[in-house]
Amino acid sequence: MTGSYSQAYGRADDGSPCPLCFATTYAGNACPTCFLPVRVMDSIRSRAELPRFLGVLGTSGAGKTVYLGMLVDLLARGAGGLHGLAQGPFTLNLQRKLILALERQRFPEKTPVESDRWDWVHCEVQAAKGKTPFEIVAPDVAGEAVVGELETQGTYKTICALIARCSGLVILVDVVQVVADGKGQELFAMQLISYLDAIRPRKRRRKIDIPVAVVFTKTDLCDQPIGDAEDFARANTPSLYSQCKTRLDRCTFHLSGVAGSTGRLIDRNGHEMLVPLRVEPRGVVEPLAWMVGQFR
Ligand SMILES: Nc1nc2c(ncn2[C@@H]2O[C@H](COP(=O)(O)OP(=O)(O)OP(=O)(O)O)[C@@H](O)[C@H]2O)c(=O)[nH]1
Ligand SMILES: [Mg+2]
Repeated sequence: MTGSYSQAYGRADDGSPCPLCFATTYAGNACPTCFLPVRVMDSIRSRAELPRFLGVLGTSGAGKTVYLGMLVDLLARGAGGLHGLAQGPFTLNLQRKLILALERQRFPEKTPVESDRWDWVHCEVQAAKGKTPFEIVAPDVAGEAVVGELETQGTYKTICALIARCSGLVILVDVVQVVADGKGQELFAMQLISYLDAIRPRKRRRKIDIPVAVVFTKTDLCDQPIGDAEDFARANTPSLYSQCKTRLDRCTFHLSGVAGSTGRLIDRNGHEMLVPLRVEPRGVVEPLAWMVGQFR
């Protein structure tokens, strides 16, 4: 859908539909159905263009906060042929949290499970000079909420609405767990694709047509460098790879990492903690750059 919010839905006051789930909303309140925060609704309604919602989903600890925070930071600086302009001061929260943490050689705190505490980002993204910019909106959700929603549909309404509505999906898969031969990451990604398949209306026998980027995170922690993301997926997550090929119309695989080197700290209680010693992002903007080319 193109055009502005007011062109599409009328004036943005009591009774206007929610930009994410289309339920009726009331001025000054979060959406009563999907809990889209007022600040995000207001930001969307203030813009001339309707945004594209982006799902950045993964299990708890897969690297969503680090990935999304770094994506906003790189877009703000201009990277990978994309330039982003934050809409609404709330967009800077996530970027600030990540950058402040990295400056202290720490990773950010885990995301609380309560949806009203999630950070959202709203960016205008310019792909190339002369091209019409587009807007993306994405929440930094908690992994437990994603897993909970996949287990029981409707438990986490924001996640449900996001998957039903998003124009593109980034599935984060923790490469460390994959290399350690755990099947959890692969099964999660497969369950997410099955959920997407079940929730999105489409013609019979057609493949899911939204672009899906499978991103292996934390590749900086791998002892052996990984050459090609698709070869890695085929060899290490074969069931996920074949599900992507059979059920998704447009899918790519990427390798990402944010730290150039990491160290291990033991705190006073004896807990081991991974800390980033150098920041060297790679493969963060590429999935979005690919997706931009896919948006119809
Ligand atoms: N070396 C390295 N470690 C990473 C990277 N991204 C994340 N990590 C590690 O993974 C942990 C979890 O990352 P988060 O981004 O907080 O994970 P999340 O998916 O947001 O997790 P929840 O908030 O619990 O859903 C971090 O504390 C780091 O230890 C990366 O690019 N490189
Ligand atoms: Mg998080």
